[in-house]
Amino acid sequence: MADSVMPMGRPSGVSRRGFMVGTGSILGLGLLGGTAATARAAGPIGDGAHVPALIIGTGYGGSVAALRLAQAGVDVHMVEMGQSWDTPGSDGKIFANTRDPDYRSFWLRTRTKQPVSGFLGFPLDKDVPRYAGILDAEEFAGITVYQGRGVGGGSLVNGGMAVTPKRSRFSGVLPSVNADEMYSKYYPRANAGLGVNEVDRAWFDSTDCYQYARVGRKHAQRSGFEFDYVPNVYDFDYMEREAANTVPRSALAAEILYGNNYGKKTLPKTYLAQAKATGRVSISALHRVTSVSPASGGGYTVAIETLNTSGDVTGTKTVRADRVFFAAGSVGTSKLLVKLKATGALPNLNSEVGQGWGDNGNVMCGRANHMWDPTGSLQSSIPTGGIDNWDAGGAFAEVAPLPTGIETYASFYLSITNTPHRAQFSWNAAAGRVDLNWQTAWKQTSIDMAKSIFDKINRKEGTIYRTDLFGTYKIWGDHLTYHPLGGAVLNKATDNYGRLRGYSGLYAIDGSLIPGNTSVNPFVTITALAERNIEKIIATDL
Ligand code: FAE
Repeated sequence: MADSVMPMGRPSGVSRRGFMVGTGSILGLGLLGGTAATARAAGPIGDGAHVPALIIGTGYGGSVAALRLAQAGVDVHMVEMGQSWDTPGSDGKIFANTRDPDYRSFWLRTRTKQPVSGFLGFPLDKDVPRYAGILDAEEFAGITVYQGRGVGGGSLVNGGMAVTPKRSRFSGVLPSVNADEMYSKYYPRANAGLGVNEVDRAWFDSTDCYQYARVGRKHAQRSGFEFDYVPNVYDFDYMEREAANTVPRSALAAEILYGNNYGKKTLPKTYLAQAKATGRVSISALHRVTSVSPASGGGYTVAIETLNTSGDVTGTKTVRADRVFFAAGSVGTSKLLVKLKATGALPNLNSEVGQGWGDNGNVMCGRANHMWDPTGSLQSSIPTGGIDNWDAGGAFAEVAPLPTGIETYASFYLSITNTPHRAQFSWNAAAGRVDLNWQTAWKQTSIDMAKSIFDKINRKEGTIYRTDLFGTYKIWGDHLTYHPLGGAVLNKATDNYGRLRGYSGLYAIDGSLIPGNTSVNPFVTITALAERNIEKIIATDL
């Protein structure tokens, strides 16, 4: 599932490795048009501050924008509702283990909501103290949307699968974008900036921790499917040292869904580390943007709530920004824009705002293998392969781990499917919140596409689906997505570079730009599109 899930605790050591990935200064120095220069003070933004560029959110889009703006000479302030995740808990670790979720694991919940909710008839969820934890299971009427919370956004919790879509499928992903430019310039730039690397094939073929992936490959190939090796941002050299027991374990200790303590190159180790090193970028964590509206003297007034780690609002701040970049993720950006349009703060946003939202066709399932086909008790939490049946059946299935620590004889998959369904966010004035009109039944299309792979494999192998992972006698994990996309779609709610229509100086620069599907895992495309757009914005707007 771009990762996996499973309780049963176990720790390991401490220490943090920094991975600086050099992309060099790609952009020339631009000039910042007449702005105040109060952004550089370290620490949280002050009430009444005036900043040249304010970025809402610190995920992929926000981090790219921050680095490139700073390299172009612009002072940037980033506002992030989650924590900075740089302080160890009482167990000496910054992040909790996937097998043993604790107070750090979920965003403001008193009970966990694990994507895989059961195992062999035992429910897995448990009570936890309410805390500003790392994974948000945000519930809308028809779907639960999982998102990372903290400095680094989704990079903190995701499986690190760094997949560039096949070139032939790109026009179906972003029809208004020049594919030649993306594949010659911006995808390579994004992959370099993210520190993408690949597993050594000989090691993959021999290590215990990828037994499950080799079983997945064998079953795919025996049924005539293409098995693709998938790059990742996890440092595979580090993983090999984990296997050799020369460094503390992270991927091999089932760390993923609630953070990796060691080997993963998250945004705070890549783009954000470089951005901070410019001296022009500061970040306010546990600060949540609630409003953006035109300021009387030009620029925008941004209203912010400060939070404590229990999620209580401890205060408010009002700041001014010459330019505002919405990088709060597909859901966060859409919710803000829909509310601000409906409540009169930004009435000139167009009617495309909130539209075109999709779940990247996510659906999960497990298969029960025969006893002679063990998947291994030691499973790397980092996926390295997928089954491509996109053209024939509409599905790309990631061969995911199920790192329980015991032999399960199970194969586990997160499928990305070519679903046509798109939902819309709307302002619910009575409840004072933004709703999403996703229909639970829409997942059937995705299930049918995933079945184009797994029915065939089950027939060939003489195996069956598991029915214990998502409830009682339930085969499909069809209640969720890890890949929210859309809501401020490129060339519709914005121009072809993410400038929000109706206001100059407002931009969307995250997954909200992508119309619902990327045919593979999305963050490389989100990063590459942000690289493309910010380059244009710096060249022409600043
Ligand atoms: P995102 O990374 O979500 O960042 C948005 C940030 O804005 C967050 O830090 C929010 O806390 C913050 N924010 C939201 N609202 C506000 C507000 N009002 N004020 C201040 N801050 C705010 O956005 N993708 C892959 O390509 N490969 C994978 O293997 C993969 N695995 C995944 C596994 C899991 C469990 C999950 C949840 C996601 C996975 N994804 C994966 C999806 C990927 O992480 C996601 O597409 C990107 O993180 C989206 O990037 P954005 O920049 O759009």
